[in-house]
Amino acid sequence: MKKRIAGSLLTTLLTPLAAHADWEVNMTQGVTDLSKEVYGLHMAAFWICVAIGVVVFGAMIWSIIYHRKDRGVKPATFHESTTIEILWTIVPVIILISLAIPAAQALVKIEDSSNADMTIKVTGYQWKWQYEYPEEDINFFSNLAQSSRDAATDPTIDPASVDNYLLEVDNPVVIPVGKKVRFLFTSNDVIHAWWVPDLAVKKDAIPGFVNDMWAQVNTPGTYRGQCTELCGKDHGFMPITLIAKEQADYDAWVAEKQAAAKKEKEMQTVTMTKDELIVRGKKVYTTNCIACHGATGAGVPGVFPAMTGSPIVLGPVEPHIDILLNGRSGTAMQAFGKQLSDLDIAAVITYTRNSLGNDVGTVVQAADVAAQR
Ligand code: HEC
Ligand SMILES: [Cu+2]
Repeated sequence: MKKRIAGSLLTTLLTPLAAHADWEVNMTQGVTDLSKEVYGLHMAAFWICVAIGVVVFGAMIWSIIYHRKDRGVKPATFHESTTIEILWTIVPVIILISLAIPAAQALVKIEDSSNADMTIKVTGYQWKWQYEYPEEDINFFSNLAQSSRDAATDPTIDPASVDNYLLEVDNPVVIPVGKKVRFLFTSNDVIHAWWVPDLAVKKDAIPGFVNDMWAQVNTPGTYRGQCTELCGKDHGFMPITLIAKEQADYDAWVAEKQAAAKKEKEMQTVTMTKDELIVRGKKVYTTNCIACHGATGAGVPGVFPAMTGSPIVLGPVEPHIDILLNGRSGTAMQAFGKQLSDLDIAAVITYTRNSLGNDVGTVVQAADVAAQR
């Protein structure tokens, strides 16, 4: 009986440990040869530190126990010992050099993005990432997933119930496995940083500069990361989701993206009804505007103006189209001309004019936006 109680007690105590078996305390090994090499360096440095700790604390503890005064031990009285001084100089130098050589070799490999099989240009925006594949003519924005956005703004949703909370996006960046992919990093506004730990890639995205780095992923899978440069209010809301696919699946994805872009282009010339524009505009607004202007259009007083009752939204159409196409320089109101299509701009304008507490009645078509570009 006692044994059984003890047994069940032990199980009860250990269950939480089992449940948290995926707790990672150590650095990740990652999924590229380079990330494994970085991990190896990290572990080598770690074990050297452990060994030094054992030697230093071992000697200290041993001395404290066996050379105490109350054991009658007389302290040595010597000053200066050339042998010891040479030793405590040479030993650390050897340790440092033995760490520096493999570290420098790894650094050279990390920096060498030559002979890449393909290139992806990554641009940071407040607060999303843009991915461009110049060879494939693919270009899209990657925003925080709606499920995470809802959980972050709606107090009735428990973030713990959302899969990959704040680590999921609407359009993941996709790469083929087994290919050397070169990433070029820059930014449209402030400094961001693109970090995917499994790839051992972490690089600043700086306005006016282009940084580069590369990765070759060998196992298909989904790898997640975040912006790691404090870049404003929603810095924690611009995650990275990268999917590595087998070549055939990657090719299918490329074809799908290109077809969608073609279809989108055709849409630019159609005239839509007010209701159609509002439905589309609501989506555009939720993805691109609520971070600053709020889900209800109330904005953030003193920082981001409200859409409800805004003189621009209620006033003539031209300045409204203009602020969306060109932004307001020197403010967080970015130019959406390059980010959104004519149709999306027309839709979001029609939406803000006829929703969020406004009822102007104006309908703006893609052609109106195109005329003002
Ligand atoms: C990163 C924050 C941010 C985002 C995202 C953003 N805006 Fe703005 N917006 C601002 C700021 C700041 C201003 C005020 C600019 C100024 O000082 O003139 C502004 C001004 C405006 C105005 C003029 C309001 C007025 O009364 O002066 C409109 C209209 C507007 N934004 C629409 C949008 C739409 C539509 C989107 C989404 C496509 C959007 N904004 C996304 C920050 C943002
Ligand atoms: Cu950022």
